[in-house]
Amino acid sequence: MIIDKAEVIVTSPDRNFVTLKLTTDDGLTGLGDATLNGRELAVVAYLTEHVVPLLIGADAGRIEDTWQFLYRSAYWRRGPVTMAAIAAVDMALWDIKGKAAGMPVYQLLGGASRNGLMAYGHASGKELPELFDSIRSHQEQGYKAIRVQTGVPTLKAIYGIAAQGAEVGDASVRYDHEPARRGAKPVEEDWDTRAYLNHLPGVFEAVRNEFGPDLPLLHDGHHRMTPIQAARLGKDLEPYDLFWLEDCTPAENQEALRLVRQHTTTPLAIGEIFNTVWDFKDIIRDQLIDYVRGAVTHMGGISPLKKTLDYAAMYQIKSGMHGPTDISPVGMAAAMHLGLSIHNFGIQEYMRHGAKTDRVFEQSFTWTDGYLHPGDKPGLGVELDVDEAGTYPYEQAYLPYNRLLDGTVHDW
Ligand code: CS2
Ligand code: MG
Repeated sequence: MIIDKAEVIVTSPDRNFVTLKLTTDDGLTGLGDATLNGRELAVVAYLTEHVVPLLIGADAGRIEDTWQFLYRSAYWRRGPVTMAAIAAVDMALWDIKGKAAGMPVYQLLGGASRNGLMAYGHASGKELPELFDSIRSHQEQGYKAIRVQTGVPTLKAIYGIAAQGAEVGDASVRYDHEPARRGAKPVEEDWDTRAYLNHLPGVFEAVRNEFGPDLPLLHDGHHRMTPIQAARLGKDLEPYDLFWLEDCTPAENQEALRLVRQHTTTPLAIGEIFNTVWDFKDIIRDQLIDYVRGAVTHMGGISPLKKTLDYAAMYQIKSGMHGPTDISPVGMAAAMHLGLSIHNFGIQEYMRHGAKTDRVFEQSFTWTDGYLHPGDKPGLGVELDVDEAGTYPYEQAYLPYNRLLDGTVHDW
């Protein structure tokens, strides 16, 4: 099992995806997701210029050794570009190993710990009636847990709010919380934390009154609050029994969560933009969070995220792996295999990809009555149609950004 060929495939069916495809001398192929939303081509260059030449001739069976080699030999460790590139190699090697063994990757990771993965979807609405419709439509699609994002009176555009009537996968408009819009410049949005903090508890009260006490509800703060603001929000939301409050404070300051934690029993989730166990180390050890939001694609692959989650398990902290549409079907499959096998699975984020994406990536996962399963094909269970991929060339797309009312740039 010698790596013979390594190709970096960029395609933009509904949005941009970067995929690494490895082929061995005995004809096995493996896929890895290297998509870094809004900075995709930096990872393409990292892979093409610096990783692919090192892989040719290497033993495809040595997953851990290859990971350590790529991580340590670079000397300049960590960071989203490096870790997305290494993640793609790690995933592709697990895919190959599964195919060589004739087993789905979750079997190689220890076998299934459950029958399926409970997943949450994204409901949103500028006003309550639209939000309620969106929650109902998610329930009709089978979702048993729902993230709630809403408009704030006085603010024009907000992260996480669907463009009404937009189709899933339509990247020319904002749908659900789809943030990357194609174009040469990021779109500017507005933000006012005070208006948000005053508005949000009433929204959750209305949702609880409408949908009852049992539906698991989540909310994403997208790193926009200071610690004391987040503490206030966590307290104010306690009566509505959230499954989690996500990314309440900026990702760089893990210490902030200590203050939030001291004030509220609302469960906390963080980590979609973390890229190594080092970002999680202290907040896991000090039990400042309840869910690890790391993505296989951005944490360096299945191997290091499994280690991080095993460490989290020692503190009764569970997984809540990132799963927006900017994680490709390959990255999603990797998350499902990992989630199925670990004991401390919590919940999986699941947004549906668009129809074009599903044509480029042939997938074997199932979505049944609110539960995901990666399927039983050998490897990750995803194949890439290279010809179809070639019909969707890369298009520049940026995430939006925020300015406060006085014009100051703010976390979006
Ligand atoms: C979001 C992300 O899914 C989430 O929780 O915060 O979708 C995030 O906005 C995107 O991944 C950015 O690319
Ligand atoms: Mg998030």
